[in-house]
Amino acid sequence: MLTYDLPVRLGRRSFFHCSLCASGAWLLGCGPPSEGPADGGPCDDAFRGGTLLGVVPFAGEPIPLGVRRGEGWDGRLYADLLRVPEEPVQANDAFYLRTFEPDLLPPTDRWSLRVDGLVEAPRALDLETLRADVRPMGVHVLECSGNGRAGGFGLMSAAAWSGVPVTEILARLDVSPSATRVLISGFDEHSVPSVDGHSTPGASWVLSFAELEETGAFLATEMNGAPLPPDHGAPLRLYVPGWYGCACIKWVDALTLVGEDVPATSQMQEFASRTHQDGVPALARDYRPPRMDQAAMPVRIEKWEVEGRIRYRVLGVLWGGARPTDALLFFDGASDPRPVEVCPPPTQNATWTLWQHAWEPHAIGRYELTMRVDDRSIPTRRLDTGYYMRAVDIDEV
Ligand SMILES: Nc1nc2c(c(=O)[nH]1)N[C@H]1C(S)=C(S)[C@@H](COP(=O)(O)O)O[C@H]1N2
Ligand SMILES: [Mo]
Repeated sequence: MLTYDLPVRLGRRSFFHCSLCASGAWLLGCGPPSEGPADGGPCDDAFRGGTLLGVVPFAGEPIPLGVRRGEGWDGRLYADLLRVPEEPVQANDAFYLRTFEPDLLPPTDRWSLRVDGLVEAPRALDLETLRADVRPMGVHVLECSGNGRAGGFGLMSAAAWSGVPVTEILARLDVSPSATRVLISGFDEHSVPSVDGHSTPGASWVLSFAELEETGAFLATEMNGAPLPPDHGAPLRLYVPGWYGCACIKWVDALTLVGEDVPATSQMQEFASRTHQDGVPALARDYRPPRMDQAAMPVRIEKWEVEGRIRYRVLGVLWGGARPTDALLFFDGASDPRPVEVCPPPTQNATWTLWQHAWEPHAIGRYELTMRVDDRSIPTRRLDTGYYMRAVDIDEV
């Protein structure tokens, strides 16, 4: 992990102040001028002895971050990724939200999980039985497949989850030999319909037994060591490591064992284009796993003065993909793409990895910043379309 900290005197409070200013114009004089990092690792060298002057806001990202907006299905909280370098795991109330707790949700203290379909005998599993097997499932980054620039790419966050692997739950059930997949359904009724059709009723996803095994999908009961918050799907949510958020069904109330001919659910169909399917698959088996490809973007651009020169420090995240990589290039649209510093190189890709780059824009003006993965064997569908481009206006070089 990148161990660089914001200079001490730019503490939590002043940084919060910074993030507010950052939505406006230049942020200067944010906290007292500070010295460069005293004990930085190899990543810090370019800024050693320098002074942090401020944070350059990203242009064209209008939605206020870190606050609840809207209601029900259309309820959103766009996470503020500006502080990810210091806080790579989001607190439960800072983690993004896409859909708030349904106002029609039944009481969760008497929750049970219905098991039906291709099983010898349908039954209901109570929460207490499941809780006995709950254990830490690690830190993972989750991204909404509809994450985008207008929302500051804030439909993305990381947390430490606890829960029970779905394969383990199924292993205890009398599943019929004809079952090959499981349809995982969650409560999804709100009294207020989604205003502009952003969400359609019905939250469920079908995973094959092989996909459950490969991804380590689990039913989560805890987030960052606390009981799952109501908005994040309490008392039970599906979490599929490496897949987009749309598959991570909240308020899970049923597991239905199904066979090869089961249709793709309305939720799967709604998210077909956002998860890069060819058309809208009719059958669950024709639906490609909604995996997050390898992606990367800047999350904070700092303006520094180092030995009388203005320099920019770009801090960013790298996430998704099937295996860790540090073959990452930064491209400002004007100079040649440059490798970024990932120190130390990532050993996992369950959660995001931090990187930094000492950027010297060649002139004043607007820059469109994009990232590239310098390894053709790594799929980067979304990244390569320019999806994660972030723009900045540089007014001093
Ligand atoms: N029941 C239910 N589960 C759901 C949804 C929903 O609308 N209803 N939205 C999905 C989508 S699109 C995303 S991105 C994630 C968001 O999870 P979060 O709000 O905990 O961040 O939940 C998924 N699970
Ligand atoms: Mo989503």
